[in-house]
Amino acid sequence: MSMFCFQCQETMQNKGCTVTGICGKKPDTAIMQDLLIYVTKCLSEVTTKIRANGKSVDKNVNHIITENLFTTITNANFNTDNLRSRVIKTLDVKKQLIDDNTDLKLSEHGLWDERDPSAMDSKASLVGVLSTTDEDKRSLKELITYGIKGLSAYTHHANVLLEDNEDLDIFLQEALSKTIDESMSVEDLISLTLKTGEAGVGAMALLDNANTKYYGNPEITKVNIGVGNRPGILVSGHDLKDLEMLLEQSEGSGIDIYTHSEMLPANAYPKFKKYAHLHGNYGNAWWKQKEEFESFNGPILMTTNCIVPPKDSYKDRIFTTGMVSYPGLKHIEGAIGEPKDFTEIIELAKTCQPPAEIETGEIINGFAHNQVFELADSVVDAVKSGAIRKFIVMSGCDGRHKTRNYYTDFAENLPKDIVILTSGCAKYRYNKLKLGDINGIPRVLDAGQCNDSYSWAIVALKLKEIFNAADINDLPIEFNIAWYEQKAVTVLLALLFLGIKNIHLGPTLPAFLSPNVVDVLVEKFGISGIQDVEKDLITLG
Ligand code: SF4
Ligand code: SF3
Repeated sequence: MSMFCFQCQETMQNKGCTVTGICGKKPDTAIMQDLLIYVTKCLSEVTTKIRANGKSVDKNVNHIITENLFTTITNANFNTDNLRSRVIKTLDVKKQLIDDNTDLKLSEHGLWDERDPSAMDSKASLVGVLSTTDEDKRSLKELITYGIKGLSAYTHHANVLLEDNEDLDIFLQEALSKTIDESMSVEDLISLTLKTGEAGVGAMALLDNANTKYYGNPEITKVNIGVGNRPGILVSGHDLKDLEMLLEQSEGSGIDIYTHSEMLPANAYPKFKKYAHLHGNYGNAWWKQKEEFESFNGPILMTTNCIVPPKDSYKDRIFTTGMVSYPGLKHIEGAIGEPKDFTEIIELAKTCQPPAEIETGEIINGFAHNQVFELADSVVDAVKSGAIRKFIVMSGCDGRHKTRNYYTDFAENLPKDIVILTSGCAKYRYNKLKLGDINGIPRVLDAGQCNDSYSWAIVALKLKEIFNAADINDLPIEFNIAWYEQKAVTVLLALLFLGIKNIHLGPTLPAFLSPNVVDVLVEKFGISGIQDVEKDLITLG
């Protein structure tokens, strides 16, 4: 059994994982993910052709497609059996649609259907990334597919809040079906890449609307990073609905709820601030979880990526839900619109020791677009007076490589008249440094999760309007984005769609970008990798 995966920044030697994943993904899991992506593309061909015939497609089918894509994101699903049953469910849905629409003219992909496990395994080994032999087409198809994975994740979070945007589903299914259409040229795929960025903006907007509609607009909040003396439950990942249900069910039960990694921004939403037992944030970015989950002492709930293969010391108190799955771990069920029952986690927490303290103090959070707009006057004054010379957007992901110390050093050494705008778990590289403020405006403004990069896009558009700039690139805003998994690819494509030029992307350029595709990105958008801190600070001016 062999595998090939190069979808994340930590891929082996920045080329591809071929023996096993650096993330811990095993070959059988990797190829089952390949098959799941393939059958999801096949289903997308069917749905796209049904719509072309003027018929509609049920919302549940849209959800199956986004969920399948989401579950293949790095560090979400390590469970081959779970992936296999998703493949079968997808084939079942496709078969039903074909039976109901006998006039469809389908390709061999649209028609493919095998349930025998060995036939599935053989097919799985034929439909991976390397099945596209042309290097540039492969690169663009993967860039589009990864962009759609992130888009699907963001869409799914909105869907669980019962918000849908069918246009996004239509786009992403059409785009997926085009990635298995051999007639697509390199030029067609380049144009589809940019459209994926446009849809990425749409998905982030959909989720922003859903989050703020249900939980209010994030507001400036000091988040406690110390611990209390009651047992706790640690909630990681991005899904706010899961956190809401857990907060509701655990209220008054004598335990505290703590956020971890990408759940930190939840502390800034008015709806969540009402829960007195939401104690604060414990720990740092996803890759430190092995130590932090151990010292937390209580149960952990993983609502999305990034889960890393758990240590035995806490295996019996880590739970998955939603699109996360790991062999042997307990999974809390609950489909879109259904309540989830967290009783088992809450009861377990009551028997656990309180978390061990690993830090004390507070971090400031809650600078999403609405809060920033409320501060617009002081921000604009500070820019006009020269007190703020520049903003630098440092959104994205964190990761475990030492090279990421770059981001800490870069933040620490930035001239004092530059403000960092951040979102995503990349922030943990500098959000606890004492970087001070400019006229009361903190030098690190944290908008929230990676999807809240949307806030920086609309803040940039607002500044363009305020300063009457002809071009968004004329503003004193630079972009130095850190990527790891595929949601950051969506964010990157969204920024490109918005016309942002000269983005620095690090710590390495994606392995899935072929030299020719890199050339296109350099020529059209001026994208470049990072160098060392000193050189990049000189370039920054
Ligand atoms: Fe390797 Fe990343 Fe793929 Fe995991 S997700 S197998 S680390 S490229
Ligand atoms: Fe982090 Fe996994 Fe990407 Fe939402 S939690 S940003 S890496």
